[in-house]
Amino acid sequence: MKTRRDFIKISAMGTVGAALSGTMLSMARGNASTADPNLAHDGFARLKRTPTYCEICFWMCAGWAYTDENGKIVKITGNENDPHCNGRLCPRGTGGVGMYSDSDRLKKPLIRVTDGDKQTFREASWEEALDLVAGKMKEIKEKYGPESFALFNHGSAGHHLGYLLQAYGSTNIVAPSYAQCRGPREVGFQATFGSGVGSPEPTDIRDTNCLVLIGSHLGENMHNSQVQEMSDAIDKGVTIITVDPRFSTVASKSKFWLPIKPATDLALLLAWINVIITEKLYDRDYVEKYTTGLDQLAKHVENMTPEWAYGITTIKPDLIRKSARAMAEAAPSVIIHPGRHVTWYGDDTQRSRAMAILNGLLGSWGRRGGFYFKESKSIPEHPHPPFPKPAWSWKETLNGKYPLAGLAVSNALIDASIPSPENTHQIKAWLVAGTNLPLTMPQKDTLLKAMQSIEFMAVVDTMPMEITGYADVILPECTYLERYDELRASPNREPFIALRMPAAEPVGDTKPAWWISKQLGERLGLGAYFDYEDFSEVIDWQLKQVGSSLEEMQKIGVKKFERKSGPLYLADGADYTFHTSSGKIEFYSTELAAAGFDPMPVYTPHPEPPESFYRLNYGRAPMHTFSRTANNPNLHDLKKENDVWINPKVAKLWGIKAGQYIWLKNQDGVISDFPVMVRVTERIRWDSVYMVHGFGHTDKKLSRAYGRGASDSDLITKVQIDPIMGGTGMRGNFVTFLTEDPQKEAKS
Ligand SMILES: Nc1nc2c(c(=O)[nH]1)N[C@H]1C(S)=C(S)[C@@H](COP(=O)(O)OP(=O)(O)OC[C@H]3O[C@@H](n4cnc5c(=O)[nH]c(N)nc54)[C@H](O)[C@@H]3O)O[C@H]1N2
Ligand SMILES: Nc1nc2c(c(=O)[nH]1)N[C@H]1C(S)=C(S)[C@@H](COP(=O)(O)OP(=O)(O)OC[C@H]3O[C@@H](n4cnc5c(=O)[nH]c(N)nc54)[C@H](O)[C@@H]3O)O[C@H]1N2
Ligand code: SF4
Ligand SMILES: [Mo]
Repeated sequence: MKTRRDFIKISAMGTVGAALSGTMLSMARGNASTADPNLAHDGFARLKRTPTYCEICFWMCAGWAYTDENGKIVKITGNENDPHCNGRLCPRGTGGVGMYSDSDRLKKPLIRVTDGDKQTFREASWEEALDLVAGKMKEIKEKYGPESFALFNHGSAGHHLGYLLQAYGSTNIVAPSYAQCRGPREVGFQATFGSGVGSPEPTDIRDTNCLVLIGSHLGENMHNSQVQEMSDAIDKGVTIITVDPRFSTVASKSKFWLPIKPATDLALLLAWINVIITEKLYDRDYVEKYTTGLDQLAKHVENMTPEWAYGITTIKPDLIRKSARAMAEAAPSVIIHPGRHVTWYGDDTQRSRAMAILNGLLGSWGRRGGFYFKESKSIPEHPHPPFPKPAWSWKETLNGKYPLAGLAVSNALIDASIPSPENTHQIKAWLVAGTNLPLTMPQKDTLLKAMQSIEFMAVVDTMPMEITGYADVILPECTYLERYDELRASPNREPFIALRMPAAEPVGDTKPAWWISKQLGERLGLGAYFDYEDFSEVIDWQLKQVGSSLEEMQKIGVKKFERKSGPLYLADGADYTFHTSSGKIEFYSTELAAAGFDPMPVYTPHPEPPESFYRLNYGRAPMHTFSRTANNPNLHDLKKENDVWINPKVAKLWGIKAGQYIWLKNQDGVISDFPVMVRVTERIRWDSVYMVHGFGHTDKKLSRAYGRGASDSDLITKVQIDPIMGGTGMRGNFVTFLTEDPQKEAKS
């Protein structure tokens, strides 16, 4: 039997630590006594440690980067005092060193040049590249107003460039983590509890008795402390209920696995609600005190019996009843996990609402083993002049659609970049930082059209990713291990802050985003917003406001503060006002009703695969993050390419063998750029195929990742847009198989 650590694969040393060379290990046994707490720590003589937090994904685990006597970073470990990681990084975080050491990194600013009909990039000095970007920003501002300059971002660089953009006069700042990721659940939970979910999710997995995962593939989705808590809960015998058309890693640890027909989850959720209400399994005291709309809900689900859902979901009525009872038995120590990447079928806000309602019925919100009340440390803003008020914002680009969108909608800003009579507000130029849009956005044609329509595009990235190929100017950022960034102050059970500071000199001619923003700001006459020489001054000032200092944080990396917002859980019978219009948990949503949407979730069928086509299903691999790690030398070693999972029945029908390379072609005739290896497995239903997202890189400068595996994004040409918040449902695409090299067909 596999051990727990085997399954989770989050360890103190991890892959890179374990791969340290013999010399390094003998060094480790050397002299360990010194007065400086950041020297010779962890038994590694002559290694100096520097606090950081990880940027390989957005869990942002705090850790220590270790440098050798030559100032080179050799390993990263977790910070013991950080609740995001408890001293243990996931394989990706440990492999973060590879992001620093990758020989393919961008090292010089690059400017696009046209020579006849040939376009190339030439190296430029920072002076020249920054002058060019600032000049264009001035020009766009004069011609069209600052609002027509948009920032597409994800991660730390975006904070600095977002600050610059606001000083410049634009709030058209957007990240794919909303409309391609967790937007729908934020809106669905907000409408129900008056509070979104946020990151990290306040799921009290540590103390839960029942964890319900609907498509959420924790263990492959490697969000660190969440996975650690789940692994501990498994040891304690927690009941896990996994709903997934694929036998995921966590399905193998589950008491109930419900191999649902894809796209039908809402029917299952409504049937569960039906069982819990008709069998009176809900938390009566909680429901009476804190919720409204039970009667309407009961009436709404009256006919949505397990027998009704069976016809839709293929899950047997008995299994639906048994799993509902298991949840109720554990309640209120039960979590219907909200999931994270939830833009699936276009009715995603409503599916999230059904999950929120189920949590409300079982009384798990604000309860031990359910959802705790999170708290974060508020960090005062470094003083700066007020931002100018923009004449319009991303809201106007929605043209009255998606009324409940709480953040900018990337796909709407992309549409607003393509001239059309419908566009009352036109985007004319982009700054892109930390998002590889060609592998992130569905509907690549629309993205390409937008990138061809805009007048200017500058990209701030660390790697020659696909997005850089479309830039007019490429500004190479140094990695998170070589720079200061904002203090991390994400919510948790208790408020914590974490420091990131440079552990090594930036490789090549790379610079941090704070410096790039300041340089551009000064060229734009916005110097007053950047009243410091080095970003460390801002951090030190902020730390002093909260009773710490840069000096202290350099030694400890992470600092804990007292909770101020009240208890972690609702005390028995305590009064509590939820931030909904009724002040209660709303089973019947007044907000949705007022905006003209179904106040309670309604199941609607979604398109089925045409004959000889299979639903394209995708997800995560534990050792990779999206497209950003495919070229990372350490992580590439662990998994070089993705494969396509095909059910044995289907493989037999097609005469396809395990290990064979095939091409995928979608319903719109789009063929994968590269062939992908077949994995024949019972773990996927016959009506679907599965692949890990983030492979199939087309940029040849990515020497390891180029041409390895296939990109799911290219095959996602169709989206179902969530009418409530604008998210792009991406799981309604279907593929068929090509066993011969389709080169000609692909080119024509
Ligand atoms: N087909 C498909 N599309 C998806 C998903 C999917 O599963 N399938 N998942 C969706 C989800 S959930 C999300 S959250 C998004 C994620 O989407 P993105 O965040 O766009 O993900 P990546 O493709 O990893 O792109 C990250 C980019 O940031 C760069 N980068 C990394 N570190 C730094 C840094 O420190 N500074 C700078 N300046 N750049 C850096 C990388 O080199 C890369 O170009 O994708 C969404 N899109
Ligand atoms: N290792 C690693 N971990 C990550 C990331 C990463 O890149 N790498 N990214 C992080 C980010 S930003 C996000 S948003 C999360 C995403 O992680 P999650 O929110 O957990 O994942 P999803 O992509 O929504 O779901 C993937 C699972 O949904 C199943 N699925 C597909 N269709 C259906 C369906 O119709 N019904 C049901 N019930 N299940 C279905 C798939 O089989 C797969 O197991 O992961 C985070 N963690
Ligand atoms: S979960 Fe892994 S990749 Fe994400 S921040 Fe933590 S260590 Fe880094
Ligand atoms: Mo995400």
